[in-house]
Amino acid sequence: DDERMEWWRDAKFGMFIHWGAYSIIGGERGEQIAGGGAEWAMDKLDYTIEEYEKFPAMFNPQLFDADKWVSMAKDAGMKYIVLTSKHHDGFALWDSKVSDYDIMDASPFKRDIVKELAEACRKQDIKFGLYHSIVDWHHPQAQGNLFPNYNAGQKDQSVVNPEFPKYYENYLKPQVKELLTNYGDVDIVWFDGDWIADYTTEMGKDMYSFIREIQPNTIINNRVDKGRNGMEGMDREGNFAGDFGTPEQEIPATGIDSDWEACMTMNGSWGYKPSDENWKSSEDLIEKLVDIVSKGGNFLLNIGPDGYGRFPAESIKRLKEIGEWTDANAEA
Ligand code: JFZ
Repeated sequence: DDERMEWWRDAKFGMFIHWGAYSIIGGERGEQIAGGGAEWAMDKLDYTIEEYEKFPAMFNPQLFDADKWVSMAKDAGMKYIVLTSKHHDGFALWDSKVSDYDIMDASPFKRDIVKELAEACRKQDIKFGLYHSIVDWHHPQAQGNLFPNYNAGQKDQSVVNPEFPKYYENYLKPQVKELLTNYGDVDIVWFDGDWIADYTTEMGKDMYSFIREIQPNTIINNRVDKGRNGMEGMDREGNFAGDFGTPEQEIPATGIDSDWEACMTMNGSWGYKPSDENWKSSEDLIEKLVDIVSKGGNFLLNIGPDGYGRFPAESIKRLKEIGEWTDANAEA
């Protein structure tokens, strides 16, 4: 639907925000450092559900300032923000009535982060989207053969939990409905975790039309469908599920027919990870932006705020430098 996609195609540049209880952990457990993305701390650092629950219980980001975050995105030339409403760890950053594993009931913070960011975006004329994980390591009905306790030592993602359809109907969908009902326009829903064996194409189709019914103009990424990582399936007949493809940490070749958005990190992690000092330079990030836009894509550049609610200094520096460049070079 061209009309629905119009603002998104014009936008070109957005901010991804990976933030949650894992932002306290920073990818470290004693001497152990998680490889890759620190938002996977629960899995990679072998926390049981019970052990991990202490992090939401500590999550109290007193320096969180939604207006400031949105200004930093805007000053960098970004036109939209996509926040992790729930990552794989299952912890909800909004006031969920479906679950107690949320910012109001499981943490001392007791401020609805989704609400504050949605309102700040609206105020500053920035589009607002949510990343939402299908995978849920905290919910017993969503944990493959790990039921009833997530235990990283026994992971096998090919084993299906027979209860998963109940999680899908009674938890995943109702939570998505809350997000699409209580926060005004949600301009993008960015699903992830479609790879697990439990999730089916039928669920993907159902989820897509479910969202369409609540908010007809929401733009939904391809990972709402099963097995649509990266650009997979974008050429699939009757491209029902996704409005855009999501190549990750790479820029695809030219000549792609469908809409796409490359998402990238500034270092090697989506979630806050102070041990990762492998920062891309501002020049490199600007080059990537130019390359992506010239090939007809959008660029979703990630920030991993810390457990207090601050953007890392290295990220702020890059946002500023990118902003100086976009000020000098962009038409609008
Ligand atoms: C997922 C998450 O597991 C990760 O933590 C982060 O949120 C990222 C944005 O998305 O990881 C993926 C998803 C898709 C691919 C690779 C990693 N893919 O398409 O190759």
